[in-house]
Parts: sequence; C-alpha cells; structure tokens
Amino acid sequence: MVHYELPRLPYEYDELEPFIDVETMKIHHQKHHQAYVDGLNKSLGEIGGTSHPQYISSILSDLKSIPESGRNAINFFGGGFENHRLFWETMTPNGDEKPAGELEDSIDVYFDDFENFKKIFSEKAISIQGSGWCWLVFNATYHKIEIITTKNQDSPWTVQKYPLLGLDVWEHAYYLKYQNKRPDYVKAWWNVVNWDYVGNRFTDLAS
Ligand code: MN3
Repeated sequence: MVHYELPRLPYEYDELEPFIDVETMKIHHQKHHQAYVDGLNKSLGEIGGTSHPQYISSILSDLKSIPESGRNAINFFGGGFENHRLFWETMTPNGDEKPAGELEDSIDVYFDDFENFKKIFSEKAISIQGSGWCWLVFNATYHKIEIITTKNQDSPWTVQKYPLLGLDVWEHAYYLKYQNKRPDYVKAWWNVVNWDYVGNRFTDLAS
C-alpha cells in the first residue's frame, strides 16, 4: 500500500512574502496539508488499500473502483493531499510574470491573451461559493486547456482533467492576511505563480 507523506516545500515558509504571509504558509502546510495526508492514509487503510497500489491521481480518476464506504473520504482527503502538493509546486519566490513557450501560445489561442486569461481565471476564483479551487487544466479528450472550478477538495482528476495550475480559495489559504478580501488574495497570488513549472507540465502533456 502506498503510504503518503507531507511533501517538503520547494522554498522557505517566508519566501512568498509579502504576497502569501509566513504564518499562513506554516499553518496551511503543517496543519491543513498534514491533516489531508493523515486522512488519506487512514481512509486507504480502512478500505484495505493494498488493492489500490496506484498513485492517488489514478485513484481519483477512477473513484468508482473504490468501495462505496470509503469513496467520499478518499475523494476529500486524496483530493486535499494532491491539490495541495501541486499548489506548493506551482508557486515560487522567483517567478516570471507570465507564461512562455507553448503554454503562452495555447493561452493566446483559447483566451486571446494572458491579461484576458488572468481576468477570467480571477473572476471564476473569486465567485466560488464557499470553499474550493480554481484550475487551469488540460483536457486530453479535446487536446485543449480550460479553466474550471471544483468544490471543497474535489480534484480535476475526478472529472478526467489534468491539473496544470490550481488556486486554493478556502479561507484557510488567505484569511489571516486578507480576512474576507478574497479578491486581494487572488490578485497577490499571481505574483508567485511558477510559470516555468506550469509551462513544463503543459509541454510534457501536449507534445
Ligand atoms: Mn488549502
């Protein structure tokens, strides 16, 4: 059985300042993400996870293969684990301001230009009711990129979409610094997106 562990951050807790504050980063990683790791290991154990040796993204892509008794828990904790793992990787203190290469070209095709993409993505992220995520995903069926939103910890994998970039809009991601002002958090987050990482993820898929 796969045993999941809290992944290390690719930067220090204070390095995303002033956009994402050190206190939020610590609690988000050490408490919230850890809770998803623990919940995922526990719920896999409860259903006899030995029959599911695949990595969590494969399990989320085929949730109906999970016994019904454990499906909701694995959707929640598995999504929480994998969503946050990607979230950390797609941020950096040393980011370029915008995507380049093939991803830039694709954004121009589907969203006219990067500024318009940012506008649409931000509006969708801000308008999520309650807790959830806003995503840039790759739709392999139609070989195109899309913006989607998911509720709670639902992962794009559960709807057969490949996540390229995700923004956590749970209050735990921003409340300490931004209180109820989610639009300010969304605006700040663009400054720390790791376009290099996101672009490589896209190139690996699309080529
Ligand atoms: Mn979170």
